[in-house]
Amino acid sequence: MGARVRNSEKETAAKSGEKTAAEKGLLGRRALLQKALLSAGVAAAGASFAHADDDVGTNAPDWMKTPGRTFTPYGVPSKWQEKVQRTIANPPGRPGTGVSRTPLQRLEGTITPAGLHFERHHNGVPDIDPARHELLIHGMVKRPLAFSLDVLLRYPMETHIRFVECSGNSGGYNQAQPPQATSGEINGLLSGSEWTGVRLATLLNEAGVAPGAKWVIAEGADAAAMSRSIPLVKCMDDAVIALFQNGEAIRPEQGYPMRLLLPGFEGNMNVKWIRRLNVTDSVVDARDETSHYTELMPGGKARQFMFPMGAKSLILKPSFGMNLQGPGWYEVSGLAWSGAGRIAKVEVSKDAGKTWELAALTAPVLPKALTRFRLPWDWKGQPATLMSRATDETGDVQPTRAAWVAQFAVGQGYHFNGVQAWGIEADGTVKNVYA
Ligand SMILES: Nc1nc2c(c(=O)[nH]1)N[C@H]1C(S)=C(S)[C@@H](COP(=O)(O)O)O[C@H]1N2
Ligand SMILES: [Mo]
Repeated sequence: MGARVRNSEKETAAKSGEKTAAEKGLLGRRALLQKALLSAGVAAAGASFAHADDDVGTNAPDWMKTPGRTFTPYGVPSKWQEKVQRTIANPPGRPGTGVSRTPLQRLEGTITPAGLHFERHHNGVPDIDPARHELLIHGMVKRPLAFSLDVLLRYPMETHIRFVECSGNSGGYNQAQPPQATSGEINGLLSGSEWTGVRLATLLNEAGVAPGAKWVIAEGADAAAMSRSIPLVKCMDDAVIALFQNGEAIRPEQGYPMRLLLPGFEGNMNVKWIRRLNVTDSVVDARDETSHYTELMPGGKARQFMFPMGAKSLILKPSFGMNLQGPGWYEVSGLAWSGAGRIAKVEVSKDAGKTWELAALTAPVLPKALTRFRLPWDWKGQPATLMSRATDETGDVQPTRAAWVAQFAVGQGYHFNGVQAWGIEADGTVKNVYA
């Protein structure tokens, strides 16, 4: 069934004359699956065996006749997956600035492989010698402290699955015409990881925050010295100095050897390569909270300090570039998340928002983490408009695109969380539409 929507893989396979993963599937599993589908009164997609009997006798594929290759110290993805890559966008002549986006539509589950985590750098990825890096906590504290990586590794660690989303993510939706691009190219400034590190409150308590302190100015050790004002309450709540990402040392692109992780807050505030936390009683009005990351309102005023990311969802399967292969069963699936907590529900509409159905949420549903939703769909071959709408546990509902756009000055693109729509044409083509 899944093979139908995994069209990109089919395309690659068609070009190379190879079979897709499902076509190579094990006989037993396929037969079982087919039986299950048929007994449920469902016509199985791609039900004929293309190669399952190859395993028998002299017809066996080469990889069953010779020993496989040897071990590798650090594994890499299958060569058949080489198209699953981040898409890079940076200005000419400035290789260190810009973004690379996660190919969301080519991934499953909720954890982004570290090598595909989106990147946003303001002045490149610094090559930091961990032995020479320290995190300084100073300002309105009883005793300033410096923490080396070795010292931090001796503190109690916590592990949390959290998303990071750039507040500029999906900014293309403020355009008059819907961008015809893949979901990752539009929405891929979003990734989810398992982060492990030291609770920031532990370190601040050790330094002893002075009465009257309200803000913490976080600064990175990159050539942008990126700085942001963070509310002290957030630093004392669920903020973490992250040292590990999906079980291994945090990648250079994500802040090696340490980054500030502020669960649910806009990506920019999650200062990478963190070197300094200056405890103060006022904001610093850093470049990245004045010239950037503010929102222009219809009256011409700018709104500053929009910290949490709103409730949001995306349909990834099907989505642009993954055209349907004829009528039959598909799984509509995608991701939902909220900076305020857990996702309470995701509704899916197949008729441009006239009617909505509850999608199933794949466990675990964690706070400030990506949540996978799924809904089966028997597509009869008629044009359709697919939409998804997330509601979080605080009751925050994803607004329509029109309602979102109406809040701001024309062209304001930060914190887009409007409902997105895919138009399915009778021939199965998937287009980005405003509905
Ligand atoms: N020191 C530093 N921290 C930084 C940045 C940066 O350029 N320098 N970029 C910020 C922005 S705008 C975002 S969206 C996130 C991106 O995190 P990622 O590159 O790990 O995905 O990091 C933030 N932290
Ligand atoms: Mo960002």
